[in-house]
Amino acid sequence: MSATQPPADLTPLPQVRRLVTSIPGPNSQRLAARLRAAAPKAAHSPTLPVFAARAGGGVILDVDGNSLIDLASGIAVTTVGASHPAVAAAVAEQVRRFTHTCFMVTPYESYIALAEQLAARYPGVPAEDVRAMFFNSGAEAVENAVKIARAATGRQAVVAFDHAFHGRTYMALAMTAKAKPYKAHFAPFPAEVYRGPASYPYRDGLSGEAAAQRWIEHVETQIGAANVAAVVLEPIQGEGGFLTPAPGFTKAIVEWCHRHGAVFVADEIQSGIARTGDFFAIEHEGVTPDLITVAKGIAGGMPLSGVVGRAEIMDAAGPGGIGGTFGGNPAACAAALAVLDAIERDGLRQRAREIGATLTAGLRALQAADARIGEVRGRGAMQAIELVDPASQAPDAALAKAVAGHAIGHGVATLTCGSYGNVIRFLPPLTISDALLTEAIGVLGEALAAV
Ligand code: PLZ
Repeated sequence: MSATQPPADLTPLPQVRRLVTSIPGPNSQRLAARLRAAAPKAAHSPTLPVFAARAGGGVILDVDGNSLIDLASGIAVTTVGASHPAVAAAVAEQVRRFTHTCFMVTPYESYIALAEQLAARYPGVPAEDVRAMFFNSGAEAVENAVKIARAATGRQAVVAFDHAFHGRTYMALAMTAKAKPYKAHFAPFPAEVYRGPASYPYRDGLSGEAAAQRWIEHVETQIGAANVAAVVLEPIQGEGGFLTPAPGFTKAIVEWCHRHGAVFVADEIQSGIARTGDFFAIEHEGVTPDLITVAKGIAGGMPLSGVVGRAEIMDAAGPGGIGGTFGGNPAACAAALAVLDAIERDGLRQRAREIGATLTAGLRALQAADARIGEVRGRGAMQAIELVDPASQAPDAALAKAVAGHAIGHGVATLTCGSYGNVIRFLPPLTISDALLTEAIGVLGEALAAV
């Protein structure tokens, strides 16, 4: 236990924004200096300049006693709230029974129960025809979805989209669009990974059908339909800027996949697990994906990911063909079962829709008074504003950085994103109160006025 880490206080955190030092305070500054000395440059620039002591509900308490409103959820992970009591209890209970056996060595029931629960929620396929397998990180799930799709089709080409983010391991990184900071200096990347144009209605002005037609022509002329093993799409592109495709885009892509025997993979790592108001964001599109990747919100902060999908495709990887030491760790499975239970019991899908309505109304009101907000977009508790030069619509990354920085300095944690770095995204835990949400939007308005 260090000087900045008092013994765990388990009383619920007061749901308030309260600054008792400037941001960052002295304890955070001391930890930042230690971080710079202990870890390499790649780890030196966390989004928040403060270090966490506790988090819960809709707030993060830092090591100087500042209480910040959390509109980030650790990048869409603590969807049911950080240290949700039922999740914490399930993990504590499980680690007293056993911490690990390796599911490939000595299996256990919670893994099976989790696979059953996800099968029951899979859109468009009866539960008995769905299978699920578990891994550790989002990137690992993406890698395995590609392996499964290649095995199932006997084909090689993997098609991702402009603005895509799929992770930082090599295959996932090859599929990720943005050069800096993700890909620069790390080439070469795996072969047979291609990219097609996405739907970005604010910038391309295309209908969903027209954007899909553009993608189809690109794929058919430059890759060849018969070569495509997998098409991997985020139903709402996350790191790329919360790009919400024009209506009909996703449906046309999925139909193309099914006409040509390609596996359609919905990467729901950021958009899934009740975040958008549906359990999976793809449900909104009325299509049936072949595979879905999950991670982040599934286990309330414990590292767990998975690939869920149609049995006939999932079974293409033979016994022992995919796996890993920690995949489906028992504490993570216990946490995930508690998360799914909390989503049902606490009505969190509905809550995500309510948060979406509050955020949209608040952000649209800011937009009405400020032409630098080019677009308010998203679904449910996955909303963003795109900041631009009002005259030219050119992306204004400096403004996004300044507004987010001002908000953090005043006790509201947000994240930026976007291929052009000019988007501020809002991913509150679904347990946040309306009062905190409204207060946070107010701080954002002050930040816009101040910079
Ligand atoms: N697919 C859609 O959003 C992770 C990445 C943050 P991992 N997004 C946050 C960063 O800078 O690395 C993500 C995602 C989508 C895959 C991933 C990868 O998930 O758990 O980070 O590997």
